[in-house]
Amino acid sequence: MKKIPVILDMDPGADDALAILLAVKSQAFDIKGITICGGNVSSDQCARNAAKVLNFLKVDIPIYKGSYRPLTASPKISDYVHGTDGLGNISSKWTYNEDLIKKISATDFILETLDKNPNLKIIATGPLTNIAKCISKNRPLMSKLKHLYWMGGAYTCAGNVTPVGEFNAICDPQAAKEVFNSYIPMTVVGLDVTMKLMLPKDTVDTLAKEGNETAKFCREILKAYFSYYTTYTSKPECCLHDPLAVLVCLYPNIISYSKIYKVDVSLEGITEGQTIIDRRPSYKWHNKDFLKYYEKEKDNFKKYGINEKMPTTNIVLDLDFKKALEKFISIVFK
Ligand SMILES: [Ca+2]
Repeated sequence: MKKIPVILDMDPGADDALAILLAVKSQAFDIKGITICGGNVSSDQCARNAAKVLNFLKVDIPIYKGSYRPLTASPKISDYVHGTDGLGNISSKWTYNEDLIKKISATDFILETLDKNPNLKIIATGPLTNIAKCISKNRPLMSKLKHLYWMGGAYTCAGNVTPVGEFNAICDPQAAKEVFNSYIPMTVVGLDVTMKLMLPKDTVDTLAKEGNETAKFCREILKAYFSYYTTYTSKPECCLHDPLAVLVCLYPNIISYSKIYKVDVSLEGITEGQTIIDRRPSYKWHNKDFLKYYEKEKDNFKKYGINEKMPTTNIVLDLDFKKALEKFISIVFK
């Protein structure tokens, strides 16, 4: 099977670490590199965490550091979820190959790789700072990106940092806004679905007891993460937020309901980072009569930042969670 050329853009992070394990062990991807943004912890620590996961996997994939700071917001970290080092407070135990962390910047690497690989896809599981910077640097080239998968946002459900804000969106709302408004083709998994894909702690513990090396590794890196979610859901389990972005790229048929929407992001106040989809049923962007009406009322539409472009963001709203979990477990712990 032909491998899918991808870049993983992320902020590892316990669940980013699981996404790396899934992407590498699936053997379905030609992973050109891992680009890092600040998010769960600082970008330096995130880069070291990625290198530690690669060291465990015994694979050499180059890592490129990107933005430490969001475009306009102040940095927010979530060490209370992932551990102070982003990997369960235990990553100092592990060695990593410093040479994997390259000098070239994440944005330069993404643009150079896209230029050479017209079928490139990006799977982003952190704030969208690097992607937004690439769009600012070279919009014509980024518009050729085959597809962007993103874990982020909360479209029809509550947020997890604020009442309406999801972590990756609220970390860099300006970047998310710019990426959604670039009309790059995207598939997005937000909290609507990622909060329902749970990995039971028992599964990892049992496999670890049986001697499964990946399960032993996961038991360590997920320590803080399991404990956070156990408090959150009152069950010994954790959410597979970031791995779901990899899963929908690999197995689009696990998606049972998704819809293409225009998306915008709020930048202020209590709604900062809210990802807003236009669900009005009368807004039929593929309907000629509607487009005629739009043309007539253009000034009013534009006043609210609504343009005539066809929406390109596919929001995943339901999926076969059982199958998704089975795929995750069978690949990661094989
Ligand atoms: Ca992440």
